[in-house]
Amino acid sequence: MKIGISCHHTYGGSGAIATELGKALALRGHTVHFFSQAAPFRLGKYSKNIFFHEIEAMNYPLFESPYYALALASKIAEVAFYEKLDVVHAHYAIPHAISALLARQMLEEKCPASRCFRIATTLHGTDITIVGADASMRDAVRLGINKSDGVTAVSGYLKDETVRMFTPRKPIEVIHNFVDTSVFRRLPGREPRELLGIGTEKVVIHISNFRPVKRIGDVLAVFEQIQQRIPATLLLVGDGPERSEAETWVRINGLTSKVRFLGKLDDIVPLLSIADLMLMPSNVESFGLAALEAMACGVPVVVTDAGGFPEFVRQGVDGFRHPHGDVEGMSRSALSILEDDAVWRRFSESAEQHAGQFETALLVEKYESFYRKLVDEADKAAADQ
Ligand code: GMT
Repeated sequence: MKIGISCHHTYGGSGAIATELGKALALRGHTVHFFSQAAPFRLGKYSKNIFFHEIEAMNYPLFESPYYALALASKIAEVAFYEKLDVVHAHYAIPHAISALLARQMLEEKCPASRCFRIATTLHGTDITIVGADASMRDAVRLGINKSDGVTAVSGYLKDETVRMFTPRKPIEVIHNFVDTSVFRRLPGREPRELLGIGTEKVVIHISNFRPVKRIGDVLAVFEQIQQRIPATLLLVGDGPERSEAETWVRINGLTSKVRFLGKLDDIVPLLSIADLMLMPSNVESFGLAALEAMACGVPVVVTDAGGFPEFVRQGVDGFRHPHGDVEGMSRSALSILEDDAVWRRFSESAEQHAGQFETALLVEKYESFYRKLVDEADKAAADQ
């Protein structure tokens, strides 16, 4: 198949999943065209089946800000027509699903909708729970969902939320996020510890875009309690609006020697490989990809008992789930894993093994079948006309 994928290129789970999906599809012989504002951060190596189209929105004095969604639609229309794309897969409803719809309208005269590319939209989370909940965007998100030929959600939780908020016209298929366990695996060696000047103390890690939904304050509060009982270092990977406040808190509380702000990093496997625990106390995560990637590297997780986490984090087996804001409970759970090496080993092995159920190949097959179903439906509709 010839597949177009449009996604956010920035540090974030939806761009990561879109890119890993495209790379896996290319390895399986499909041709993949990426559409994005810049090369997605995980695109990496070249491949004969992968093409990247950078969307450059025109700047004109009349425009307050460049019209990215329109430039994206024009580019999708151009590439879809000349490359005869079968499917355009929009990751994140806004603006990608809307741009794909517009692109199809742009091609109406050259190819009727029934013979044009199919539109698959994957909902990732905040496109529904935050953007979709905002009155200024709600109807645009609804249009993207209802006019796509097929819609998937990355968890059962997100599917239910979408149904509750939008009562969509078509069924939504759940295709969980995934992890490539040949890449996300615990690497041997102490080099990252040495490079970071970390000794034998326990390493706690948090990876995110530092948005309010991630509750960075809780990460710090839990860590504060951990380091009062055992020697520990906290690695904070990523960047975003809450970072400055977090840095100030760390300085005021005298924890600068124990908390390391590492900023945005592309290769997180070496850090996950020295981590003993991941904290992800978000208000809610539609899935929580970073936790799955940590588990694949044998890192037990302490997460929120909301959103998609219950779909892949087994309570008391791969880690612990708590109501959001339960700093005391999370600290207790974290210490129960970190204070006993035998307990840690049991959690680490379970987490790593369970992550295998979300192996890339298994979930990419589901996307392939999903695309085929959309293309077959269109062929049948065209034949019936
Ligand atoms: O806010 C984020 O974490 C970024 C956002 C994104 O679109 O990149 O993440 C969402 O999609 C990820 C991939 O499907 C999920 O793993 C995250 O849980 C989800 N974030 C939220 O629901 C807050």
